[in-house]
Amino acid sequence: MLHKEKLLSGLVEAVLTLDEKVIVEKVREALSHGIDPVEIIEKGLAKGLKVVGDKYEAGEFFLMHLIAAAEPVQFVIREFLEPEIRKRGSGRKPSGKIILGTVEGDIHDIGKNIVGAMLTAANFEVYDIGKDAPAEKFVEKAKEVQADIIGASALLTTTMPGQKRIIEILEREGIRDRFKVIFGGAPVTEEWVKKIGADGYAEDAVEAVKLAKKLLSERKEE
Ligand code: B1M
Repeated sequence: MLHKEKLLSGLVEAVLTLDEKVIVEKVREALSHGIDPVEIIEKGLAKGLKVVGDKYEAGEFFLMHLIAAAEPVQFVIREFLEPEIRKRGSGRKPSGKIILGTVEGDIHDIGKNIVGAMLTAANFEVYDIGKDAPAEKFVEKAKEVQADIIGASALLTTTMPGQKRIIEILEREGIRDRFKVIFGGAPVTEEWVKKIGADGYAEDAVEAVKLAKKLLSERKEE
């Protein structure tokens, strides 16, 4: 049996080939060796995308490379990994409702989709309002379905203020205490989330699930 670390670093390298066939093959190989699909994403594919982003920043890669890497990664997550992750939650009663989206002006949704799949697997009822979603849409949907939590992802420093706008709308409408609010995304930090008055920050999808569970139980005690 191949060593786990080798399989995971093989996935990072596969993303850098920008070749869907290679990426599919490596994902299948990792799955057949019993590697957890979440690890395949976090320690393989997402890590590979991070390297692609670093190369873009360094001027070695261009926008076409970002697109060429993102498309096959989205494909393998959607076709092979999300179904595995979602299976884990089947059959149990939903524990809480969460609105999930990527903020206005931002079309990055790979991370948001992973967070959504993990929350679904943890028996949350996820209302995914998509990418490039105005702050008003988060609040409207939360009111409509009487959500417990609002979660927003932002991948660009220029779109992070979209998270702040969600809090501002809730405060303006006098309904801030009706929902727990959590934020994430590569440029988002604990400090930012505290500063804008949200209830929590999660660095990755595993942490997002832990945080959502914790906030849900706090909410039930309130
Ligand atoms: Co763009 N991009 N991109 N991009 N892109 C970044 C984000 C960038 C950091 C690359 C770089 O320069 N190093 C940079 C942003 C710089 C900045 O503002 N700080 C950047 C840029 C500049 C741009 C464009 C402006 C490029 C251009 O057009 N010239 C453009 C903007 C488009 C727009 O949104 N308006 C753009 C476009 C794109 C693509 C469309 C080509 C593509 C996205 C495809 C898609 O998502 N459907 C893309 C990609 C793929 C990336 C990188 C390479 C990878 C992002 C990704 O999917 N990572 C990225 C580099 C990087 O992040 N370092 C980059 C994998 C994913 C699993 O991680 O999304 O961080 P992430 O999600 C994680 C955690 O953050 C967390 O959990 C997830 C799972 O672990 N998390 C949450 C996420 N949301 C959460 C919510 C939570 C909790 C946790 O609670 C609600």
